[in-house]
Amino acid sequence: MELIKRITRGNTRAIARGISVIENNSDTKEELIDGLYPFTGKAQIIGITGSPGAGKSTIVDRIIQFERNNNKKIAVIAVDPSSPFSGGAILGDRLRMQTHATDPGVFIRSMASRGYLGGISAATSGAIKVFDAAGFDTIIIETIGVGQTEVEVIELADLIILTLVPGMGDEIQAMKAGIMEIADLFLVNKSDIDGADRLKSEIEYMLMLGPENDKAHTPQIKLVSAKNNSGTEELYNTMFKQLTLFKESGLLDKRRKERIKMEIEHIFIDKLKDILNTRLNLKENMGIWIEKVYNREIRPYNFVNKKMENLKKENLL
Ligand SMILES: Nc1nc2c(ncn2[C@@H]2O[C@H](COP(=O)(O)OP(=O)(O)OP(=O)(O)O)[C@@H](O)[C@H]2O)c(=O)[nH]1
Ligand SMILES: [Mg+2]
Repeated sequence: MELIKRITRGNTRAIARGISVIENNSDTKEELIDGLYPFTGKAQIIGITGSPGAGKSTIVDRIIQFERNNNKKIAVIAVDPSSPFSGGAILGDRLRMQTHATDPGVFIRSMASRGYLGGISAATSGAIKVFDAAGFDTIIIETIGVGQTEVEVIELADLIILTLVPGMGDEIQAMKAGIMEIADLFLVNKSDIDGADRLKSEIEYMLMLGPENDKAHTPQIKLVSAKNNSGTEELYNTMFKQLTLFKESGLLDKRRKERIKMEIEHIFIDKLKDILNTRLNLKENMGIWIEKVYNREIRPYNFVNKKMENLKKENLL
């Protein structure tokens, strides 16, 4: 596949084309991903999450600058929640990161969080492989940390950063359910406004109260003002120190293997669904089955087991 070669050479148009193949779930998707696979595994993947307007993109912009100063290639995948509240997010991000627009060492890509056949996390995972194979040293995923699918997206990262802002105490409560537990680095942004120290204490308190820490490390808390560029260099250094630590302790491998497990399971389930759809005409028949189960004419387990047996008898499974 010519496209694979061009991607591994870092060709910008080929990279964009590759991501489109993944987004559109084109026929060539599997060939592309498998073809790129041997070239992946080198990039460091950083996930940054937090409420709308917490300053994620401003921070990413700072990180890009530090990376470029160190001659690193960096890609950003901004997962756009397509909600009416952040409808301007993509445009805002583009404007903010415009300083890097002509730099071939920086690639910024927005992805909608809805409308992908295999789901947004599969699409993001594919895009990560494209950037990785293309030789990007660092890949950042920016996403608003709400909902299960978004947690799945952020779990594609080697290091997870949660951005919080003073004066949003309730926010912590809301976040607690999913992301608090998996964050490696708590970033208190907008520390130029009041309450940053208090927020830091609240996070510390929460971490203390939390379930016995089964993480292989203690989460870090950093105070930053992305806008004023204060604390950002320390944040940048901390991120990579943590990643090195994860590598040395085996945590990184553990996480990556966990992701491979999820990926293999997903592929199996998608393929099995396809088989069921075609062999049983699932879509067309479902309405009839629902009626029968609803009217107590058939029982759910008994019905499904019989169907499965038929498929096996006919060697269709
Ligand atoms: N006071 C202050 N404002 C900041 C800081 N960092 C970012 N902002 C402002 O906060 C607003 C939102 O910043 P973004 O970087 O777009 O936030 P975001 O989290 O990417 O927003 P979404 O992508 O829409 O969720 C902008 O007006 C920034 O200028 C900071 O450290 N201090
Ligand atoms: Mg943003």
